Parts: sequence; C-alpha cells; structure tokens
Amino acid sequence: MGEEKRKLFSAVQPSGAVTIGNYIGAIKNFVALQDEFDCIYAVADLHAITVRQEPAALRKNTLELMALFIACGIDPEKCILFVQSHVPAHCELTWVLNTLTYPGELSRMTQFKDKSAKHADNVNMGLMDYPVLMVSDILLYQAAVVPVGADQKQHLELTRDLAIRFNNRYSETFTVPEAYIPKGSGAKIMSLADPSRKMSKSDENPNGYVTMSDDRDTVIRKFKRAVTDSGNEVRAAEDKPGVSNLIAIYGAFTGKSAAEIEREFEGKGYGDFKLAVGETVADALAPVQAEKARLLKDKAYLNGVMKRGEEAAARIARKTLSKVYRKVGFYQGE
Ligand code: AQP
Repeated sequence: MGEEKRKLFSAVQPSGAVTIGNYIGAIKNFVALQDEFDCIYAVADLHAITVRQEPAALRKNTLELMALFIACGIDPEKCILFVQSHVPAHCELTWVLNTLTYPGELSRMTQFKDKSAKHADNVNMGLMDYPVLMVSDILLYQAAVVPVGADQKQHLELTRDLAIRFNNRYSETFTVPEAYIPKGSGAKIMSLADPSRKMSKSDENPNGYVTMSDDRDTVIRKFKRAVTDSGNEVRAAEDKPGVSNLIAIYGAFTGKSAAEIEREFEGKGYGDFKLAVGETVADALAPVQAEKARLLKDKAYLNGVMKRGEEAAARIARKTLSKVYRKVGFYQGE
C-alpha cells in the first residue's frame, strides 16, 4: 500500500493579468510539486476584492487564471483546482480565527502596509484581514506544505502561529504547515522598471512586469527597456539589482545557474543579454498562450473542472470546519 502523500495548498489572486513573477514564484512550482504531494490550488477571488476590482474583469480573470493553471501543466485529474468563493468554509473559518488574532499582528504585516500606501483611498478591513483568510485557506485543508514566493513568508508565519494557538487553546486540530520557498534566485522577481520593488500584476506601470499573455513583441520590448545597472558586465551581484533580476528570470526559464549564465554572456553587453532574455521568455510563453486560448474556448470543460474542484475541496473543508465548530462549542445537534 502506498503511503499517503502530504497535502499542499496554494493560491493565486485573479487580480489582473498573471505575471512571470507569479509564474516563477508560484505556478511553475505548483506544476513541479503535483506528483510529490496531494495538491490543492485555488483561484483566490475572495482575496482579490480586498482591493477594488471591476466586476466584469474579476469574472474574466478568474476564468483566465483557471485556464492558465491548466495550460501551464497543472493536471486537474491529479490536483484539486477550485475557485475560493465557491467554498464558503473559507469565510466561516476566517470568522473563528479572527477571534484568536490581535489587530497588532495584522497591522504590522508588510503587505498590509504596502497595499495601504498603494490604495490609500480604500484601506478596508478586508485588506487588514487578508492574512487571516490566507491562514484559513491553508488550515482548512490540513496542508503540511505551502509553496509561496518569499514575499508571503510573513503570512506563513502567522499561519503557523494561529494553528499552534488554536491547537493549544482547544486541542490538536490543525496541521502546522511549512513554507516551501524554492531554492536559488527564482524566489522573488523584481519589477523591470524598478528592481527595488517586486514585480506585481497590479503595478500601475505596465513596463514593470511581463504578463503570461504578453505577445512576443511586447515581451522583447519590455526586456529591452528593463532598467539595468552601471557597467556592462552580465554578473549577479548585490550592487547590480537590475541585471541580477534578469539573470534570475533567464535562469528560471532555462534551468541555467547564475554562474552558467555569466559564462554564456562573458564579453557581451547588456543589449545582447536583454534580447536573449526577451526571446527566451517569449519562446516559453508561446505554447502556454496557445493552450490557454484553446481551453478558454471550451467553457464547459473549465466549468466542469471548477465544479469537480469545488466538490472535492468542500468535502475536506467541511470536515475541518465541523471539527473546529465542535471544539469551540457550537451546538451541532446531539
Ligand atoms: N514578484 C514575485 N516573485 C516571485 N513570486 C511572486 N508572487 C507574486 N509576485 C511574485 C507569488 O505569486 C503567488 C500568487 O500571488 P497572488 O496573486 O496571490 O498575490 P501577490 O503576491 O500579491 O501577487 P501580485 O502579483 O503582487 O498581485 P497584486 O499585484 O494583485 O498584489 C504567491 O505565492 C506569491 O508569493
């Protein structure tokens, strides 16, 4: 009899066109991990509305992200793929966990501070409570492993704290998860326009990011315009954040190490290197884009995947939630 695989949960928000940062930091690993773990992947639409979304765009982005997951190689026969708002247990567990969370824990989160500054006209309670919803996403499925980009490490720590807090207060209920942050430089991809900031799909400057649906010319143009550093040597170094970021991107798409890339471009300038990165990324995106377009034409198939995912996710989530309700003392009939 085979050993039961450990559960793994992760999600991406349908808050815009998915970037190569999301791909390198998240989706690429989702694909690589699907044989080793029991994977549960969500389109995190409940998270997305913590900043204003245009309703029609949110619906479209949700479907597109589902198609992108599959086009990138996530197999809905192997993994549970679902839309977060389809499983009400996420909100229900969030309410219970809110009663164990202190405002100070949430107000000091880097993402909350960044997003509050960026959306100063809409600093809502959801934005502050975002990490507790993320904690619920993970704990509902008793996930042991959570692959996230380095930017989400703080939220993972809160997940562990709340799981331990609940287990101590009531009794052993939740698995305490581990972060899975991929080794190497691919963990955090920076903006092409400002390498001191992370690449984000909601960046107001479209030259800062490359999306998974950008066409070949756009990809090459964005890399040509990417901010580089003084000098002209292709070398990863702390004082070369722009070039280091391009090396990380090139490495993620080719599997080459920084040292191999430095050797490959020895004696060549930034221009040649940027063109090579642009062409490599464009080549890698083309088949994914074609497959995504094909899937988007087959809505019945995508709806079926979402429905099956919802049912499978809800089954696990319900089980955890009724355990939680019992532990906190909610009357559930005799
Ligand atoms: N620049 C990045 N480098 C590496 N990984 C990244 N991730 C995001 N940006 C980078 C990883 O992508 C996953 C999904 O992210 P998300 O959509 O849930 O939210 P996010 O981290 O807030 O991503 P964005 O692109 O910055 O979205 P917006 O602009 O809407 O806030 C996560 O695992 C994240 O680590």
